[in-house]
Amino acid sequence: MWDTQTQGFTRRLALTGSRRGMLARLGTLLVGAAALPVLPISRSRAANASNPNQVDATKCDYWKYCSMDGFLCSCCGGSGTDCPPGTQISKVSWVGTCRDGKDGRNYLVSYTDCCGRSSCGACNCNANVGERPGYEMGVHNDINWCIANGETSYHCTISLVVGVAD
Ligand code: ABN
Repeated sequence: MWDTQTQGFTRRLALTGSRRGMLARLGTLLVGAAALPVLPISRSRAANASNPNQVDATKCDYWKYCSMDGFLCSCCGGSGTDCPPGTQISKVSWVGTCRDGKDGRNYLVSYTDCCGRSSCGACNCNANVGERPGYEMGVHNDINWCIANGETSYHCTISLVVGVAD
């Protein structure tokens, strides 16, 4: 029974494809399987969720920080909106849309880096709503915006409400 089935399968295989073709398919399968673990995968949704009702600027779940990626300047000698003394504001920023629980409206919020001092290291905040991985460069925020400044070292990030989004 087993012999007959195996024989039938081998005959069909011999009739439908060449050995070289089969080896090529097997090779493709092996290379594909090996590449899977290194493919970029979006993990942005797994990061800290912002809370539309949170108003404490030193907390990562502050509603305005929904697309934040960086150290909160409010924990680094500055505030939620002002760079700490001795740092300079970056010339470019990242923009996100966050909902303010007070009025239920969506606001355009800019995230701007403070530059010229080494990394603050306190209150790391990776909320990242709407962010995409690095292969979608235009909507990726894991970037040191100080690269546009003379002083390129990154210290912390502030956020400003730019306007109403809806
Ligand atoms: N925009 C904050 C930041 C700075 C350096 C590296 C990654 C993210």
